[in-house]
Amino acid sequence: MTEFSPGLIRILRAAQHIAVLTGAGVSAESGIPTFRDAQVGLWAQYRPEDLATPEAFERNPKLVWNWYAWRREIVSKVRPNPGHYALAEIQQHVAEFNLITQNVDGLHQLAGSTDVIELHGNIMRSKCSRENVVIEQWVEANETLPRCPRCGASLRPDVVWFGELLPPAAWETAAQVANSCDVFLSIGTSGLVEPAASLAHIALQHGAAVIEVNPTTTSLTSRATFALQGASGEILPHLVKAVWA
Ligand code: BV8
Repeated sequence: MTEFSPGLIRILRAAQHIAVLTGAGVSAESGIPTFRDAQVGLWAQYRPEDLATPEAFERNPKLVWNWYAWRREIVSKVRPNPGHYALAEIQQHVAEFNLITQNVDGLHQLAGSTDVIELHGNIMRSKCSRENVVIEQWVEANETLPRCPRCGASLRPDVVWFGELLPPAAWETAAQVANSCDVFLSIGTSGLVEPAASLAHIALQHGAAVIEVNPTTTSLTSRATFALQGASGEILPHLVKAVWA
């Protein structure tokens, strides 16, 4: 059984407003490779940072579209893991709870979390590359890119690429939440991508207790109030039991 310090349990029990930021690590135990994991198969030769950009899409739209189609295929076959479900459960126990995610897999929603703030969009949605209108359904044609049914421009994944601005409303809310929560949980993120990585520091600055859950250390570990070293799918269900059972 994972032991937690009395101080940590006390802080979580007393918390009126908990904010959470998740990264790819929270979906790792569902079978979705993280960005730090080496890409596999056909995609082993590419770095995500080189494919998830407007320039890459401009240069080779089919390659980028196929990378996302491959990732959608993986996402459509996996299920949320105990870490996702534990976060959905915490939301039931706390007066105010905000889940902010960098992930584009929609697994938090599938696990029952509501009002999830998707900082980087959602891979299961596409949008018109010209009008940015979200298109929920499209026909995959092998040789060409699916087209917007309204204006005929090619579709693109409804995600935020490197060099693109985050959805203003999502970022506004996330920054505001980080600045007003009592406790900020940073789970399964390497903290390498901005501006998402700055949320934990905003929380620290305003005096929130910051709790990190990650099997490895990150640049946040030494500054966190508590650093729980391990997999979120293991730690979070135990934490829920220890604090709210
Ligand atoms: C922006 C969607 C303003 C797409 C993603 C130069 C020019 C322009 C911008 C920049 C620049 N230099 C820097 C920047 C900013 C840039 C950036 O941060 N770059 C990085 C590479 C340095 N950011 C941006 O461009 C952002 N926009 O800044 O706009 C602007 C605009 C123009 C010009 C200037 C400024 C947009 C960033 C969004 C990119 N889109 N995703 C897609 O998915 O295809 S980012 C993507 O990568 C994810 O969403 C996520 O954010 C990031 C990966 O990070 P993690 O989720 O943390 O995953 P990672 O694999 O890194 O780590 C996994 C962790 O889990 C590890 O720590 C591991 O130990 C842990 N783990 C493993 N197993 C488990 C576990 N933890 C718990 N349990 C386990 N079982």
